Amino acid sequence: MEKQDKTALVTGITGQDGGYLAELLLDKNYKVYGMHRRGSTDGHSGRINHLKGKLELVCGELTDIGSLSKIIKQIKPDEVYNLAAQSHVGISFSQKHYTNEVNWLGVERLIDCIKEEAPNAKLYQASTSELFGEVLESPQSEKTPFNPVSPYATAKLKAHNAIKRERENGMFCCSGILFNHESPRRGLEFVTRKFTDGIARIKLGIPQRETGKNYLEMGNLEARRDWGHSRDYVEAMWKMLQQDSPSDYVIATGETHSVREFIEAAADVAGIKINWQGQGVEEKGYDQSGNKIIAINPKFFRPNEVNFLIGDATKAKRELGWEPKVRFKELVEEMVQADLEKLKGK
Ligand code: NAP
Ligand code: G4F
Repeated sequence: MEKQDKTALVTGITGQDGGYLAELLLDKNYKVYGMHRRGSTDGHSGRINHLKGKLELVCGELTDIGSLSKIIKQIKPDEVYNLAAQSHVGISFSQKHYTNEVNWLGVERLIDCIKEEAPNAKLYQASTSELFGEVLESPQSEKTPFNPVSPYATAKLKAHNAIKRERENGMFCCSGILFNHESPRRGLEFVTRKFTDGIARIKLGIPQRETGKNYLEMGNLEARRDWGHSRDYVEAMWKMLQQDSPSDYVIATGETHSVREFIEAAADVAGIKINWQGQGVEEKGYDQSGNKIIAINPKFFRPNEVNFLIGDATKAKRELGWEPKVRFKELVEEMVQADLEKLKGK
């Protein structure tokens, strides 16, 4: 077998980004180890089934320093991509201690293990546009002050600062301040995929996944996000670790859309025009035949909301030569078509 050039460890291999990043690294002839955690259900996330035999899976936990230490000692990676996290902002409000354990202290554990067992390894940390929170300027760049409003973001900010601290102490480590990125592999509990799955069900006459109802329940429709494609964003992660010196980078499309705009665009791909009626929590969305397809459920509102995000990725373009390839319309189209295909025949 051809000798592999470099060894990479990807934590969070079973997540959305993990699979896309593994594909990219395998294409570049890396030996790829993916860290997953033990689950009670059979096998691993469907997201990496197609990579069986190509990557090596190792079992570990960000909350367990023993497992991290053993893995890094065994693999001696050249590059570590820390994608593992409790990544749901809404859930972080009810699980703030756990979120802190994983999203902040997990990173501190990983740093310690790398320093001890593979001190020359480069580290990528999955930072986030959630750090900007209640935004203090727009668009948001690497120079924009952080103003986090969720337990998820406060934990990620502590991790972000740990990376900065270690970089100043000589470690090669970067934080990618990634804005929202989606794909047909996005978790079903995030707003884009929840809706593309939901509208595909409505189109095909299949009850909704969690409620069994024939309409979707959504939260705040006015929040705005800068949505890109996960496949484009993992390329930026890799590019950060190939630079001569480490730095932090904003990765974004520079376009912002509301949740309502995403919903309308996705429904449109499925051939459904939404007629909105009512206000606030009483607002409903109807299809062309007058069927209710969307209702508001306040349980999806967050105690604190990030209302507006739009990123300025000028530095990434200049230093990494990175630009997003997939734009909003194409992203929505790909996600809806993929969910229609998946659900046909169910
Ligand atoms: P995701 O789909 O939710 O995947 C998260 C991964 O982390 C899963 O593989 C999960 O394993 C693993 N994980 C969770 N807790 C863990 C623990 N305690 N120990 C070990 N592994 C654990 O997230 P994603 O969308 O791929 O995002 C990747 C990273 O980027 C995350 O850190 C996220 O916070 C950050 N981020 C994402 C976005 C975005 O828009 N997608 C934007 C900015 C930053 P299981 O499969 O076992 O649950
Ligand atoms: O899809 P979301 O849950 O993503 P959110 O909160 O922006 O977080 C994602 O992006 C971050 C980067 O900025 C990542 F760091 C993080 O890991 C994650 O990947 O919610 C987007 C917006 C929010 O304003 C939310 O209130 O959609 C609104 N929303 C409206 N209805 C909903 C719903 N969100 C969810 N999850 N479910 C709803 O029914």
